[in-house]
This record gives sequence, C-alpha cells and structure tokens, in this order.
Amino acid sequence: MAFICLSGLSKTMSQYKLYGHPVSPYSYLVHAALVCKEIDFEYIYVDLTSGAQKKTEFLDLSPYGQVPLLSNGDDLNIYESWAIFEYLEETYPKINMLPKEQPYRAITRSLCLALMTGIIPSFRELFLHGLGRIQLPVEVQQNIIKSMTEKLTAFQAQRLTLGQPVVFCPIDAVFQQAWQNMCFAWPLASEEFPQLQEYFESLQESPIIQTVESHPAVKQVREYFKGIIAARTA
Ligand SMILES: N[C@@H](CCC(=O)N[C@@H](CS)C(=O)NCC(=O)O)C(=O)O
Repeated sequence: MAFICLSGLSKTMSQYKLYGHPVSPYSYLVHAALVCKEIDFEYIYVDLTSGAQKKTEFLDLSPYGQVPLLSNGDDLNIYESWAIFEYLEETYPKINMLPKEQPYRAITRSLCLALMTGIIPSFRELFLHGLGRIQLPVEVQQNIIKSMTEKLTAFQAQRLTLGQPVVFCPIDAVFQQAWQNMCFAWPLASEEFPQLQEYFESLQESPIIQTVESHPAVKQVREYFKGIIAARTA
C-alpha cells in the first residue's frame, strides 16, 4: 500500500496532514514541531520503498516527489522541511523552537541546516548499502566514513558550544533521527563519537521525542530496523 493513514484521531478533526516517512530526519523535524506546538495532525505514511512519492497522486501535492509535505487537505501544501518548520514556527509562536535572541537564533539555524544539507546527504549511500539496496565497494564505504568523520567532528564541537538555547530546538529533532540512521549505516559511530551518543541518549528524556517515538508509524519503523540489525548480528 502506498499511503497509509496512521492517526489515532478522527480524520475530519485533524487540521493538517503530514505526509512523511519516519526514517526521514526531515519528516522527523516536522513531526516533532507539530508535537512541540501541540498541533492536531494525521500522519500519512508514504511508502518510499514502493515509489509512492513518485505517483501522480503525491506529485500533485509535492512536485519534487519528496517527503515531508504538510497539507491542510485543501489549498495549503508546503514541501521542504525547513519551509514547513518556518511556517509552523511563525504561525504557532506560543511555543518556539528557535531561540529569539541573536546570535543563538542564527547559529541554531545554521547548525541545523548544516546537518540537513551537508551531513545527512553525505552518508545516504552507506545507509542504502546497510539496507542491502545497493552494494558499495569497500573503498567507497571508507571514503564516505572519512567524510562523515570530518563533518561529525565539526558538528560535535559546534553543537556542544551552542548548548541548549531553548528547551527543544530543531537540531534536536533532526539529530534524533539522523543519528539513528548514521549508526545504522556505520555502527562504529557511537564509539567514535561518544559525546554525540550522549547527546542522543539525553534526547530520549524529552517529552516531545517520547511522544513522536510513541506514534504508530515511528514504532513500526523502529521494529523493522531492530529486525534488520538483529539479523545482521546473528
Ligand atoms: N530538502 C528536502 C529533502 C527531503 C528528502 O530528501 N526526502 C527524502 C527522504 S529523507 C525523500 O523523500 N526521498 C525520496 C525520493 O527522493 O525519491 C527537505 O528538507 O524536505
């Protein structure tokens, strides 16, 4: 099935539909922002492995065929996670995820965008290799790990310097999913970057993360990955 509605709420009551995939850190940002801001929504699981994102039905709403997409089910369809995040941040300012004061606001934004546009795409192929969808020669794997190591070293230093400018910031949301993907692609990541592992563990105490993690769509994907990891280590 291409699209599955995974909401515990009545469809007609939800203000928004989030078309996403839980393994996508970009979808995670939007999911966490909706939770943080206490906005009612339905999660529409887009089955990326079956190519649901390239079907006309979805392309009519999101022309570049990627998740996430936020829709009000009518005339509002926003794609690109940062654009959606900004829309939510400005439309629902009661609980802000970006610090108000500069330079913390700019630094939070730049660090989050560095994660989203620089670090995450750099290990995509290694992630697909881990899933068995593609086969990478050892040399290519090593080059990806080298590049990830350089980027993560810079990210770790900057994230620690920034501290926690607000209770829950967009970097926290993106990192929560990106780190799990990185550790799946490169299981040594948690040993090589213990401070990032510690940061990840501290995020598990966040009520926002706990709420996102308890969503059926997210739980389903966690179980799927647990199965792959268990088979890999068996
Ligand atoms: N710049 C986009 C990136 C979104 C993106 O890369 N989404 C991936 C999932 S992580 C996707 O939909 N991939 C399916 C495809 O490109 O066919 C954003 O921030 O929303």
